[in-house]
Amino acid sequence: MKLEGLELRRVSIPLVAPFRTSFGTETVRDILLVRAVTDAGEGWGECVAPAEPHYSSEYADGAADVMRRFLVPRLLAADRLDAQQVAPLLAPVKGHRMAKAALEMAVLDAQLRASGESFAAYLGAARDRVPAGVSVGIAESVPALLDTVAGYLDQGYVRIKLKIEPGWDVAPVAAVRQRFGDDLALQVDANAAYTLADAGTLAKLDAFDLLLIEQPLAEDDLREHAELARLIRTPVCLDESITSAKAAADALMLGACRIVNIKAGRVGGYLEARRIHDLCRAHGVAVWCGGMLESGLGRAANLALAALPGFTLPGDTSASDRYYARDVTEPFTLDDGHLRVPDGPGLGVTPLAGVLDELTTATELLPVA
Ligand code: NPG
Repeated sequence: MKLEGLELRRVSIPLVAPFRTSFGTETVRDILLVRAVTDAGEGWGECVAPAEPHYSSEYADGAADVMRRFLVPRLLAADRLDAQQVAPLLAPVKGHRMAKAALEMAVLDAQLRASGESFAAYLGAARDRVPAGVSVGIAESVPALLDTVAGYLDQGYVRIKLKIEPGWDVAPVAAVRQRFGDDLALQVDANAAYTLADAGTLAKLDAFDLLLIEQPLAEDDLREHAELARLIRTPVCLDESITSAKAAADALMLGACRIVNIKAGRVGGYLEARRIHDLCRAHGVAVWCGGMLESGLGRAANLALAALPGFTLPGDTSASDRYYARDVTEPFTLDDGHLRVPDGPGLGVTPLAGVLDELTTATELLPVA
């Protein structure tokens, strides 16, 4: 395949409700989409970098800049291109994994649409539907949180993840456990909001039989996570810290986590995400698929990834209406607590032309003529 051009497209999609985490509140998702134009057809990628660099160092304008100036020219210079070559070609540019992941996704989509194979089949999916968990933001009050969780359980979600931060941890978790009972699959996500000095507070969560606590400490605190893991019973899961298969191997060897959240964007692409899955599976470590409030394009790819056999815990792969009243693709809907894994060529979904244009705030075609 020859890459002939690359379109950067910004879309802005209002969230159905504000989403508050320990690092900020989102009301609108400002997404950078990329469209690869090749001699074999086109393909779509989604960059998960948020508008601001609070989850990690990456942010959407920065991703667009590094694509425009450093990444896309390297791909355009290649005579022939397939998805496997994207990461090696981009390796001389340090970091910027979310930007690289979006480009690899677009090339892989074009490649698979041309060959008629789905993302799921290509990645090695073992099932055609995956259980849906839901991530619940920090609420105004405990009663408001209980209402929100009740609503999601009524819709059929099979696992609840509560966002926590210092001052919003033991009390909301206790209230949810008490109201919905011991059978509820429940986990928490701190987005790096604590330090080792909070081990005493975090140990209080042991009483609630959580599936896991996600990223309690800072991204680069692997040793401290290992220490914390010895002080609490709840299994530690890492998200922000796992930036590559190597980082995952280091974390497992150090005893920094027992479970891994896999997000293709955070690790530089779906191919690296699959390597982390393979590594964890070989070590008997459970993985699950994280979410970054993706549009239907990124969601389609995440569902394919989440269908791999090592994804033994429900992911943050919720239905489209948990996020958006209007998505750029046909919405993904919940069916008995599950989402269907797309099986058409490539992502198996395409943007709805009219809706995409209405949500678009800027487009740019590279190379500039
Ligand atoms: O369902 O897509 C989803 C959201 C899941 O909580 C979720 N994502 O820290 O994992 C996270 C958080 C996030 C969202 C992080 C957007 C960064 C951006």
